[in-house]
Formats: sequence, structure tokens, C-alpha cells
Amino acid sequence: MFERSSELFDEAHTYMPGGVNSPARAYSAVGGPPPFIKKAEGPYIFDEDGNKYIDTVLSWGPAILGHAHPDVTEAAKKAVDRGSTFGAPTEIETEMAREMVDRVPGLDVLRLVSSGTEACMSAVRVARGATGRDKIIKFDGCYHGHGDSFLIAAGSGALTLGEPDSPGVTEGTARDTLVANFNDIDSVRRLVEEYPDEVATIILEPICGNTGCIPPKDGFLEDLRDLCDDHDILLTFDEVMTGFRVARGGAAERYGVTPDLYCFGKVVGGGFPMAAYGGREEVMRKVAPDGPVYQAGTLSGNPVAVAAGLATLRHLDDDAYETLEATGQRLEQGVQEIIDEHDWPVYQQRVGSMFSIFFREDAVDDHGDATDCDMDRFVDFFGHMLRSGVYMAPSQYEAGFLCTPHSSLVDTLVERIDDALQATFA
Ligand code: KE4
Repeated sequence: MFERSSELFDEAHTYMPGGVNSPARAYSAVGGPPPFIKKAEGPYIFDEDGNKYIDTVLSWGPAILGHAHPDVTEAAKKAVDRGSTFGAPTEIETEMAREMVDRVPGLDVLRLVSSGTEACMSAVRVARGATGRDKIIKFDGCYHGHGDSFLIAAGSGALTLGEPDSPGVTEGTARDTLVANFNDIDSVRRLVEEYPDEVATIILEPICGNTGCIPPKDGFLEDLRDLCDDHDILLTFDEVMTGFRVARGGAAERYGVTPDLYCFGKVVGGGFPMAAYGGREEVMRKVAPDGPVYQAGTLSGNPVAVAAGLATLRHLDDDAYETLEATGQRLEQGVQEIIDEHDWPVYQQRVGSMFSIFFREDAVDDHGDATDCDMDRFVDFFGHMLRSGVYMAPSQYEAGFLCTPHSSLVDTLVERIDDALQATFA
């Protein structure tokens, strides 16, 4: 089934670490060569061995309209015919900024960059620059890209500082990152009280998507907002994954809580390298050249990427979000009926068009719960799904995604999940 991918993977190893350009693609947790992709179209993806899959990875989120949407492709082609990059301002960057500001609550001013990592790194630098404070609070299991300040594991004690989670990250960097527990406001309050007037920002994925799909508990985001207000801390929502996916204005709109800073990526780039950070005008005017906080980028606001992103956002109207929500509901209902028929230790969680099937009895409220899942069962399930023609994220710690064209495939997807679960628990 994967002969050609296996050959290609072997050769790729010769030139690239792990044979990939991002570790998440290496299939380390599930084994076997990752399928090398030949092309993708709508909700489908095709590998070099001729296998066709229903794609629930969607390039880890961006392909919300399905792959190779004709209007997105056309916009990129027209842009590239005019020259792919100028390193100078273009009108379309302003059009994109206006569209984003119009959608997102509390987004007054923003800067376009090239990746989610860059967006998150820059947001943290602005928060530090605006407050004059050094420390940040992040949450165990939340991923904000590979910036040094984020590759930090929870310290051994509840109130100790973070520890490097990768060689190359210094103790000095780790000392300024504190790690709290998602959905546990007391764990945040303790850190804020332990380090008074030292925390610049609390940064989180408002809906976790990098430890499986974990929604915020009722009141958690509101409590974070209040805590930040009480201690002059900036609240940063990393909406790289949730932005423009879970609602027109992202998680901030869906939950009615407005942060001071945002990070965006994935969907907003329409499948091209484009991301952004932004937020309250008072904070964002600190960014050079208006203010002293330096951040720059050769390809920032790249006109081809912005054209594709803008074409994507223009298709993400109320009908599109209704379709995504209805498709998510139908998937959830179908899977829940299967789970309810059996006493399998399986639990699903969904927010809009992002979802996870956890191999454990109970709900997953934080990273600790996610690590408690039966990973062997997940690997088994993953293999059955791949062989049945469903391309899903190769880790229990990733979320699955739906795109608008999935609306006509939900019944098939549910059937294949049913078959894979039956085989897993046989
Ligand atoms: P990028 O630098 O990969 O564009 O964005 C980093 C990032 C920031 N914030 C959140 C919430 C994210 O999910 C991500 C990237 N997500 C991962 C997978 N969940 C991308 C896949 C990969 O690393 O290859």
C-alpha cells in the first residue's frame, strides 16, 4: 500500500532530519512511512502509491474550503503573474487587514507575518515590550510554535519556573516561562500571586488543539480575562488554529471573551505561508516603526499568500460557518451513536469543525487527561482508518478538521470510523 512512499521516505532521510520538514509529519507515534502526497482536491488527498483518502488533517487546518478551491487557486495565480514578492507595501495587505479587523472582536491593529510561530513569538515580544515585564504564563499541552519561550515543560513543582523542553532552549529563557494547567484557573492565580507584577501575558489556545480538541470549561476564559484585568496582564489568544475556523471572529466571538492580543495562521493564509498577530491599538502601536518593539520579515504580507488568504476569507460567510457547524454536529451525532452502542473506553470532543476521538472513558479537560489515553488503541485505530481511506492526524494529541466539502461525506466518514472502532476493539 505504501511502497513508493517508503522509497521516497528513505531517500528523504538522506537530506532532511527524519525525512520531513516538520516532525509532526514523520509518523513517529504511529509507525510506518508517512504517505508522500501527490495531490489533493476538495476533501480528498492522494498519495504517490495511488491511494485516495478523505482528508481530516487539511494541512493541520488551513484547507477549510477543501483543497485547491478554484477561487483560491485563481487568486494566487493572478497574484503570482504580477510578481511574487516586492518587499514593499501593497494595497492587498490593507484589504486583508481591514477584513480581519472587521471580523475579529478587539482587533484594532495587526501585523502580517509568515508563520504561526512568528506570530506567537512577536505577540509575546510586544506584550513584554508594552508591559515592561519579562515572564509569560502558558498552559501545559498548548502549542504556540517552536519559539524558545514556548518549548518549555511544566516545572517539577507547581510554583517552579518552566524547564527547557528541547535542547537549545536555555535555562535563562525557561526561567521566564511559567506553566499552568488548562481549565484550572487556580493554577494560574497561584502563578500570578507568586510572581506579582512580573507577568507580561497569559497566552493560550482558547480551545486546545495540540493536546487533542479540549474546549474551555464554562467560565474559564472569563476568569482569565478578569485575572488579567486585575493584575494588568495582557491576555493573548493564540487563534492560529481556531481563528476564522470556529466562528467568523474565531474563538473570541464564539465564547464572547476578547483578549488584548491575538495570533493567527493556517486558515487566514488560504494554504500559503501567511499568519498575523494583532490586538488593541494601544498595545500594537508599540510595534516598529510606530514604536520601539522590533519585528520584521522579508516575506511578511506576501501578496500571493495574502491573495489566497483573502479569497478564502471571502468564502467564509455565514453559510459556510453554518455548513461547518452542521457537518460537525452530524459527525458528532454519528460517532456518539456508535460509542453509545458499545461500552468502549472512547470519548469524543468537538468545537465546530475541529474534533478529537480520545481513547479513554471520560472527558479530557487538560493535558494530563490526554496523556492518560490508551495510545496503543489510538495507534491501532489510526492504522485501520488509514487503510480504510481516511487520512487523519498521526497523533492522539492532534485535532481533526472538517472542511465545507465534507458536508457530503459525513455518512461515509462515520461508517469508516465505525468499522475502524469495531476492528480496534475486536
Ligand atoms: P506554524 O509555525 O506551524 O505555522 O504555527 C505554529 C502554531 C501556533 N499555534 C497553534 C495553536 C498551532 O496549532 C500551531 C501549529 N500547529 C501544528 C499542529 N497542530 C502544525 C503542524 C506542524 O507543526 O507541522
